[in-house]
Formats: sequence, structure tokens, C-alpha cells
Amino acid sequence: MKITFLVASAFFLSFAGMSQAQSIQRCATIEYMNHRENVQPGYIQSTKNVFDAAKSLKSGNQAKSDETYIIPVVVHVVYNKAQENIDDSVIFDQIRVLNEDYKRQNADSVNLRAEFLPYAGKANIEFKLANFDPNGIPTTGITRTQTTKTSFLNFGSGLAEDVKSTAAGGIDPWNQSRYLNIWVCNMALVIGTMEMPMVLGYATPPDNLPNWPAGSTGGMSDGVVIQYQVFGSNNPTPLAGGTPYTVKGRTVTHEVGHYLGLRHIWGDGDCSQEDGIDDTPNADSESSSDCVKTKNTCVDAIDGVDLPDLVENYMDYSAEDCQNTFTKGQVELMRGVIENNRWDLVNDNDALAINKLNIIDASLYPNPANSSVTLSTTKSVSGNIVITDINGKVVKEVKANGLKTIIDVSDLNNGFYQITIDGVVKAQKFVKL
Ligand SMILES: [Ca+2]
Ligand SMILES: [Ca+2]
Ligand SMILES: [Zn+2]
Repeated sequence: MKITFLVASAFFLSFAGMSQAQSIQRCATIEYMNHRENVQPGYIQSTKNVFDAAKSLKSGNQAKSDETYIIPVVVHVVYNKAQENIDDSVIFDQIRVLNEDYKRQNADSVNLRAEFLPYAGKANIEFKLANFDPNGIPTTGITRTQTTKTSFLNFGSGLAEDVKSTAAGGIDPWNQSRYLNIWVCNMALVIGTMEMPMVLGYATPPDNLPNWPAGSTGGMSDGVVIQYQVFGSNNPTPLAGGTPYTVKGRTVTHEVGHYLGLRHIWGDGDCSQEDGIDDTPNADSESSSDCVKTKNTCVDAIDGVDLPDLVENYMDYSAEDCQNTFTKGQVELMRGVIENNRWDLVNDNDALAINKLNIIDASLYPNPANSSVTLSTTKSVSGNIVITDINGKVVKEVKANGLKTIIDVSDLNNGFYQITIDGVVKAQKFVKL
């Protein structure tokens, strides 16, 4: 039934000469969730439980403060045609976009309307291509797999789960508790020479169900899948002209938001449905790849004010060049999800091991320390020495001074501290007494 509909509607659109964009689905995360619920009853409830748990975990409960969480990423490029084998420069650009958006360093953040500025959220999440693969081998964090499949679109599900399986012509994920796996592939509807993008991306929200037994996943494994033309803001083959939005890499920003637990800002329903986030105004439907800042489709009260629809939000379907913000509530949720459900991504992760190859041996003495500690390194170092307390809060920063730096700690409270020079020396711990 579904097959008939897809093919028939594709031909209809084609014959009618309508804009290709009108058939494009911006995000199929909800479809993914419904599909998975069918084969694994209880799945959707499980994602709700995770959402509620993350939401109830106010920042600070786990003493993680607002430290930057660094998530290692592996990008799996699975290609048939040459243009699907996107260049490294496109991947680097997409990582840049993610980092700017999740640190609110995006240049277009200035376009957010003034009434929303008090709610703008900085997630302090950083994405880095992995430096080491699951076997500890140095890697670029990019895999490239040539496939005989001209498209990964599955007519039954409307998804592209086969891309997550080597046996099915894609590539198996890397350890999903340690890496954010992003597959980039073609999941367009391909019939002969006709090619029609259907879904731009989808993601798996966190859930707390037990893992699937080995070999039985049929794909459906954790991560993000992206149509290759919307990866990066410098994509050499962006979606064809006529699409009502500019490709700016925000499909990935949106999908990673789902991966970190966020829902669509309109709550996937009318005004009676909402996204579970207190500081996002509700909307009665998604935007249509546009940027209508005058609409106020639902009456609600955020700090007593009925705000208009927040079309600048990454979790809407507004135009990519309209989007420029998460809210503080969304940020709190995403960080709660990391702390509750995706902690192995950011905690003591060998996949990350930023510059592990260049790490310089160091020692710290005396320990316990009283008035000062000395950081001694086997090679001369510069850069900032950062001291954090047991909660990860930065309490002091001093400039490193060659082979030996004496650090005054007389002003610190008694307790446990950690010293790092990011990417240069491994964290050293000491006690102040
Ligand atoms: Ca809301
Ligand atoms: Ca409103
Ligand atoms: Zn979505």
C-alpha cells in the first residue's frame, strides 16, 4: 500500500511538474519512531521516559555544571555515484556548523527577535571527528564505503536503515555508546534516471530499552542518517534550485537535536500537543521551509507572555537560513540526556582522545599541595593551564611556562582538583590541604 502511494505520488509530482521540494520530507524521525514501535512495542513510551528523566534532572544535580561536553563523531559516507562521495571539506564544514550552532557562535544568531533573546540557549556541546576508531587505531573519523545500492530508501518504512549494515550494502556502526554515528547516503526515490529526494534526515532519540540482540536489529541502530545533498553548508551538489530554503547544514543540527532528545517545536500536533519544553512557544503546525515571523498560532504564556511562534528554532521546519537558536529549556534537556543516557559519549572516552598522539607526559608535585603545585612536563609547553574543581568548574587559569610551571593554589579551598592543558597534557589530579 505504502509502496503504491510513494511511487504513484512521485510520478504524479513529476508529471505535474511541481517543485521537487514539495515532496521532500524535512525529517523522518517521527516515522522512525512509529516504525520502531511496530517492531518493538513500548519503544515510544521508553523515549518518553528518557525525556521526562532528562527534564527532571536540573543542571547541577550531577554536578556537571556547564562544562563543554565533547562528543566524538564518526561520519560514514556511503556512496554509489561520485557526487555522493562528499569531500572531506564538506564534512569539516558540517562539523563547524554543528559546533557554532551548539555553542551559539553562529553568525546569524543576531537575527533572533529581541523578545526571544532571554530564552536563547547555549548548549556548550562540541563535536569532534574521532581520532581513534573502536580498535584504538588512529582515524580521520570518516569512513567511506562504495555500495552497489543506488538508493537506501526502503519503500515499506520510508527510511534507510540498510545504510547502517555492512551486510545490507551500508556500513556497520561504531560502538554507539562511544561515538555519534552519522551516515551520509542517498535515500532518494530513484527510478531509472529519475531521482527525487524524499527524506532529508532522521535520528534515533535516546531510549532506555535493552539493546537489540546481536544480528536482529535489521538496522534500527542508534545514530543519524542524512541525505548527502544537505550535508555541509558548502555542499557542491545542494538540492536543486526551486527548493524554498538554502542548505546551511541545519538538517544535521536538527537531527542531532533529536538524537539528544529534543522533539519538534510544534509537538507534532496542533495547539493541544506540545514539545515538553517550557520556554518554547507552542505552534499548531510546522513551518513550511519559510520564515514567517508574524505568526502566533497558539495561545500560551511564557513568563506571562503569549509569544509568537519561534520560527528561528532549529527544531522547526522553517527555512535553514531562518533558524538560529535553541532555547535554554532545550539546552537543559539535551544536557540532561547526555548526563542520563549518553554519558559514555563524553566521559573518559578513548574515541575522543583528542591529540592523544601528541600528549606530553606530565607530573604534578607536591601532592597533596598546600600553597603551590608544580606542573612538570617532558617537553616545553605553552597555552593555558586550567584548574577545575571536583564539579568540573574552572577555578583558575594560568599560562604555562615551558618545562615547569609553579602554580599558586593558596587561594583555593581544600579539596580535589584537576589540572589540564587541553589536548597537550593528560589531566593531573591533586589534593589541596
Ligand atoms: Ca513548548
Ligand atoms: Ca503563542
Ligand atoms: Zn525532526
